[in-house]
Amino acid sequence: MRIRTADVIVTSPGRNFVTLKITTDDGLSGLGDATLNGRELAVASYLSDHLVPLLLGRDADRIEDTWQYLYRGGYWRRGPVTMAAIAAVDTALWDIKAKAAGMPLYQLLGGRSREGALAYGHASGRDIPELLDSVRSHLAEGFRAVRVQTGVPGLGAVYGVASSAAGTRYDYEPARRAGGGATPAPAEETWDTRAYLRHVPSVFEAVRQEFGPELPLLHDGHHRMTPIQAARLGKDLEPYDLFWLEDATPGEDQAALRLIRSHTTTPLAIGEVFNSIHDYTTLLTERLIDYVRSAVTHTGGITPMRRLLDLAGLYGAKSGMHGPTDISPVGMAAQLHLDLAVHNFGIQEYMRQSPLTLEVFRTSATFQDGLLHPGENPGLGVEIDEEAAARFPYEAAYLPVNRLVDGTVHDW
Ligand code: KDG
Ligand code: MG
Repeated sequence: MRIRTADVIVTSPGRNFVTLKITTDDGLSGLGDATLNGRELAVASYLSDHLVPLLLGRDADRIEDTWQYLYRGGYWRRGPVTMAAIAAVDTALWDIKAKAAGMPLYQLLGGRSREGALAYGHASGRDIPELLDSVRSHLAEGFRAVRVQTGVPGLGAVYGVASSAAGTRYDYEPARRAGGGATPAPAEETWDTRAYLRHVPSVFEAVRQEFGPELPLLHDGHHRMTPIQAARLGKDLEPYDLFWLEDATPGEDQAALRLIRSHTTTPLAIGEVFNSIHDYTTLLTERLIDYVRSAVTHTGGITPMRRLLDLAGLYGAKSGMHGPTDISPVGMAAQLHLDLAVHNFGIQEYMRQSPLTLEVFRTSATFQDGLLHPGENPGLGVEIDEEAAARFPYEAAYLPVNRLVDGTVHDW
C-alpha cells in the first residue's frame, strides 16, 4: 500500500487548524492534526515543502520506520514545528492502518482498558459568584471534574478566564483574530503574581464550600510563577485536595520542579508546551511530576506519545493530555484512542469545539456522563469535509502577551 497523495489543508472555521490528509493507492485515506496555535503556517510549510515530497510513493504500512526516517533523517530534531509536522504524518498513517484493519484505532493499541476517558472541563468566572455558576453549568452538562480559573481583583482580563458569562462558549483560548486579512498584534494583558497568590486560596475555599470534598478540581498556573511562588501556592492549596496544579512554572526550567516538589504534596502536571520524550526524562525519573500534559499533536504523534506514557507509567505518572480547542477534532480523536488503551490513564482535558469547527470535522467522538469515547468507526473516527474547509480561509491570530505591572514581558 503506497502513499499516492498527501494534502495539507489549512482552514479556519472559527479558529485556525492545519490537517494532513494522506491517501494510498488502495484508496484509503488518513488524517493527522498539525495545528500549532499562532504559528500554523510554519508547520503547513514544513509539511508541504519538506515532508510531502518524501512521503509520495512510500509504503503507508511502515509507521515506525517513517517516523524514524523523518525524525532522524531531518537532522534538526525536536521543536514544536518539526514535531507537529511529524505528528500529522504518524497519526494519518495510524488512521489508515486501522481503517485497513477495519477496526477503531484503540484496538490496534491493545484494546480498551476502560469504558471511556474521564474528562475535565474549564469552569471560570471573572469573580467567585460567576465561577460558581460556571462550575454548576459544567456539572449540569455531565462533567465529573473541572478546572477552576478566576479573575484576580485589581487586574483586567486574565488569560484562562472567559470574558463572557458562565454557560456561554469560552472565548479566552482561541488566539485573537484581526479580521479582514490584517495581521493582528498580540493583545497585551497585565499580570501581578502577588495579587494572584493572595486570591487563589479563597477561590478554592469557596468552591469546596459550595461543592464539597469529592469533586476533582484542577488549576492551571499558565507558567506564571517563580519556583518559590509555586511552592507557596502548592502548600496553600493543600487543604483543597487538588487533582493537579498545572504549569506552575515555565516548563523549560526543569530544576524548578525539584524545588516545588520538595515543598508541597499538591500533585503537579506539566508538559503542554513540551514536544519530546526527552523533555520528561529528569521530571519522570526523579518523580517530580504526577501527570504528563503533552498532546499527540505537538509530540510527534501516537507512536512517541505511547512511548512517553509507557515511560511515565514506570515512574507512577499518569496521562493528562492537552485538549483545548487548538487540538483539532483529529488530534483529539488520536488522544481518545490512546486514553482508552493505555494502562496509566489519568484524565483528559476537554473543551467543546464550536459548531463551525464541527461542520468541517465530522467526528464520531462522544461525551456522555463525564466520559469521552472516540466511537467505533474504523480508524480515528474523524473525516474532514474539504468543501466546507475551503469556505474558511486562514486568518492570522495570536495568543496574548503578558506584562507585569512594571511593564516587563512575563510568562503566561
Ligand atoms: O495554545 C495555547 C493553549 O492551548 C493553552 O493556553 C491552553 O493552557 C492551556 C490548557 O491547559 O488547555
Ligand atoms: Mg494549560
